[in-house]
Amino acid sequence: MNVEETAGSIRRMEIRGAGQIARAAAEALKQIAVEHRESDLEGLRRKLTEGREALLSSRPTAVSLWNAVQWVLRGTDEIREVGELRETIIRRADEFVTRSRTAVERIGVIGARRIRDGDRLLTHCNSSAALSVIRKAHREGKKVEVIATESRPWRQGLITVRQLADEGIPVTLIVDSAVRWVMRGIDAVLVGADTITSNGVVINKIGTSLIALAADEARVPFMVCAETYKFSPRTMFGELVEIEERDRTEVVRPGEIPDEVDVLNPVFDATSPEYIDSIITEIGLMSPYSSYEIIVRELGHEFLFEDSLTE
Ligand code: RUB
Repeated sequence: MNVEETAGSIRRMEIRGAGQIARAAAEALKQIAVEHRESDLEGLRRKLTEGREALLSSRPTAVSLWNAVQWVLRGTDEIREVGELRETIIRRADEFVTRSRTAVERIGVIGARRIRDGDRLLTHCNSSAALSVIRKAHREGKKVEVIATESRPWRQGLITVRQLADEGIPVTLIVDSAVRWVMRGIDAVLVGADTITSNGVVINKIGTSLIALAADEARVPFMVCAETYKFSPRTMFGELVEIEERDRTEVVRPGEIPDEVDVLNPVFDATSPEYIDSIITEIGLMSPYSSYEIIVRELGHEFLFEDSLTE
């Protein structure tokens, strides 16, 4: 896929989930470098800049996309030779994709240690990081059972139940509004993240914050499974996370309600750190209050400072 096709697929949600979006963006930038056969340095730079813009505008909320693009392009302005620029882009993109996949696996290993034999887990939407934990616990021989929310309006919960059922993991689908009703029988909630801010707020699929409230009320641990590239350096410099709003047709069919009735379709919401027991990352299990340190240590504070203030 070229960069325009990738951006289009992300926009239409054919490629979705913060981790997958990030990997697809890195691959698309790599593709630009692979296909650039001319000796024209400026031509390659121009294509990369256009590609960057197309990718970043495809979906606004997941910082994983921004971090992936930064990872591949950072510092490349200094390169003065076309071959070196091509090689750097290809190497960095490969590096990002490998690190991202390894991170999801490591989250599985770390998170599975918190799952006990016989646990009944609840998950929301479709998160590869959260499912990595569930899969790993299952493969270790722990008997786990999963309750998965439908996740209206896109119903990503259907992907989740298919993926779990394929692995022989007992799973039950519920409508989103049944969460509080089932919460009393749940041992732990596992969700993913699109963005984690420097003050520990988790942005994830709409409905996540309600689930966190219900978990808090029932004293059920609420765990977020997220690679370190889901942390947002941009929020450290005061930027707010843009919550994507999508079309009304995702919620109601044309003609189903009067046209003059507005439909609000926010895609993500924000869960405050006080509702989050732990964030499971590839470098360890931590408190949401450690966000700032993660950003500084893992994402490179000085470099990000420059970029975040000039964007
Ligand atoms: C997906 C979603 C997922 C996170 C994390 O939303 O909210 O929980 O992206 O996913 P959408 P992962 O379907 O709108 O992209 O752990 O796979 O990165």
